[in-house]
This record gives sequence, C-alpha cells and structure tokens, in this order.
Amino acid sequence: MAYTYDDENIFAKILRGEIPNQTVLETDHSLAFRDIYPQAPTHVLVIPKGKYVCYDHFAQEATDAEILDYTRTIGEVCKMEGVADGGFRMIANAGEAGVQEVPHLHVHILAGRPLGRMLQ
Ligand code: IU
Repeated sequence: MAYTYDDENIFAKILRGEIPNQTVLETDHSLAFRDIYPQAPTHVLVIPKGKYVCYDHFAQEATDAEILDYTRTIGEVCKMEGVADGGFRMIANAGEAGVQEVPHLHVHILAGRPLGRMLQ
C-alpha cells in the first residue's frame, strides 16, 4: 500500500514549531514529547521527524539513520523516564481499525500505573 502523508496533521505542525509541545528529547531525526491527554503518570509520544504515516510505512521507507535514531530515542526516553522500574507499555496505533487519531507515526510510552491486560 502507498501511504499519503497529510502535511496539516497536528504532529507535522508541532515539528514545524507552529504548535508548542512539552519536549522530553529531540535528536536529529526524532522528537519525544508529553501527550496532552496523559493516560498514565508517564505518557510520552515519540515521533520521527520524517513524513511517515505509521510504523510499517516508516519501517519500509525510512533510512537506516532514521531507524537507528528513532529506536535509540525510544530507548533513551525509557531510560530518562525510568520506565523499566515498574514496567511499561509501548503502543503504535495504525489506521482506522487501530484507531489512529493523528496520521504521523507515534509510539506511545506509558508507565507509572498498572496498565491492565490489553489483548484478550
Ligand atoms: P493515537 O494513537 O493517534 O490515537 O494517539 C494520538 C495521541 O495524540 C493521543 O494520545 C492524544 O492525546 C495525543 N495528542 C497530543 O499529544 N497533542 C495533540 O495536540 C493532539 C493529540 I490533537
């Protein structure tokens, strides 16, 4: 499937500096910031700066440098937020069935409370 990226999505606007965000970490290819409607004491979104709609789009088309940077940024955020202590969850929703609200790849990192069973 060919993905079409919408330059007007809210995370594109955040990346262009048109909308403020609470940055946790910024690197050459990635940005991590706090979710405005946190679902847990720690709720950080990590996005690539490149125009990727969802994870498979990114994994198919991103450069090795982008993939390495994004993966390492997620690791660094986990370390900075201390999520390994009590456990955590990472989620990347995609498309309609996945109930993806913002069509720019974002991994949610959730921690700080019992998160319950997700898959049933
Ligand atoms: P989703 O995986 O696309 O469903 O998640 C989108 C998330 O983006 C959701 O948790 C929102 O609270 C969050 N968010 C945000 O952090 N800042 C915004 O301006 C908007 C949504 I709109």
